[in-house]
Amino acid sequence: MTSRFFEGIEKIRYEGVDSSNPMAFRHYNPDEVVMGKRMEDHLRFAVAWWHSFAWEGGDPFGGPTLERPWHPQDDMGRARMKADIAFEMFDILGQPYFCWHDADIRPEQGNFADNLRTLEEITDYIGEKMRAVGTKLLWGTANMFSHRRWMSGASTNPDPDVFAFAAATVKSCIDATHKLGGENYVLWGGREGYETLLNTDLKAELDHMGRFLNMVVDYKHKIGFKGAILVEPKPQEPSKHQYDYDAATCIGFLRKYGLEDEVKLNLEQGHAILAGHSFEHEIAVAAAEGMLGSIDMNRNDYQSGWDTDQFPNNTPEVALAYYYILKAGGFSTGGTNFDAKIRRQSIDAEDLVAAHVGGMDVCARGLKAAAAMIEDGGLDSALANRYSGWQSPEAQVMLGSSLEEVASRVLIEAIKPEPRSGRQEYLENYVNRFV
Ligand code: XLS
Ligand code: NI
Ligand code: NI
Repeated sequence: MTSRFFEGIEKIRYEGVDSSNPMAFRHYNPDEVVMGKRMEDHLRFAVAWWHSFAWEGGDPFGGPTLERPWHPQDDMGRARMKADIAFEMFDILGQPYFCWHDADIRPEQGNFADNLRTLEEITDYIGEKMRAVGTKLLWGTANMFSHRRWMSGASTNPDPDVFAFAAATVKSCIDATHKLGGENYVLWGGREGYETLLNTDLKAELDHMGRFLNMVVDYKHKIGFKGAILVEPKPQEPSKHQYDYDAATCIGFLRKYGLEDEVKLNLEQGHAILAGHSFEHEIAVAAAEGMLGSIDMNRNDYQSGWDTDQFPNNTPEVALAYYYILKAGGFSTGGTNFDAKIRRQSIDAEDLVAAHVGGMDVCARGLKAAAAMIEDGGLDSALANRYSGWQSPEAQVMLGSSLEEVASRVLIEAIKPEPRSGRQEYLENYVNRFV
């Protein structure tokens, strides 16, 4: 039984590539086996509570456009109605997972004790819905960036009272995530950065953030939370200098504070682009360090350059992302979260469902293309060929030698490198055969 909000929208089914039904999957077929695993178990899709149900459609120039029966989100009755609607949509889409911030699911009460009470109340309610519908929690997180108390940072705030408030908030959110059987806990440092060095003690802020994350990890073990702790890199927005700029920056930070074996990364497509990288670059950097955790699959507007959080719709890009995810062994606790919102003119319930249908389908199509490239092995053999010189005993010995020993080899053996083609266009053409 669906409410009036989704009236007339049927459960979305897989109809195959020849279907022209806009409210059907053409590629996402949960039970189809790809490289030995069900598609649903590869992709592990999640709906983001904030963009789909909490966002009201405002932009810097205008207020809400999405008039939902659960707005304004200032009381618990409407918080429960929002949960009812969310689970109806998970069911319509057959979404296996969802994600939340505390602030998306309970109304802001302005003080910690009441925030905690309402968080416990709403997560009990959500837990009942999870059992009834079968949707699971991919990750929970704390919103420590919207309320004015966080304007100068959370764990990096110059005011120790805000650090304390952040600790209490994260503790409450890990507790709630643990209670709901969440598979990961995410920290995105929305205000962990600065606007101007003139008022910022950068070293102290980084030390506080490192200490904070260590407390989080200790607490996770104390309560027996088995999920992964993930940090989500993002450059420049909202603070000018975000400390978690990109994957490489986060990895350096985690190593400095002794967290490299405890924390992994939640990588977002749009954030990669904002940092001047491709998504697959960020995935490959994390995978090379064994720190690939989960992904947020949402694109930016490439012309405006903003983090516009749009649903993915570009198969070639998505295919390369899944190619490197599959090469890294696929997700373990992670998944594909649509940290994406409909446009503010897309005011109908049908728009919200169609956005997810399209996003899921493009990811499924990308996954199939990625698997086909892996099975074909063309990129692997090109790579093996390009690095084949390193298979020779001389090359391997060189890696264990000193600089002078290597230098003398160049003279003795009259080494004279011959440039070889990188074959980029050839390889791009190869990828195009699959996407
Ligand atoms: C914002 C981030 C945010 C995180 C969760 O740009 O992507 O939505 O995923 O706090
Ligand atoms: Ni984002
Ligand atoms: Ni995100």
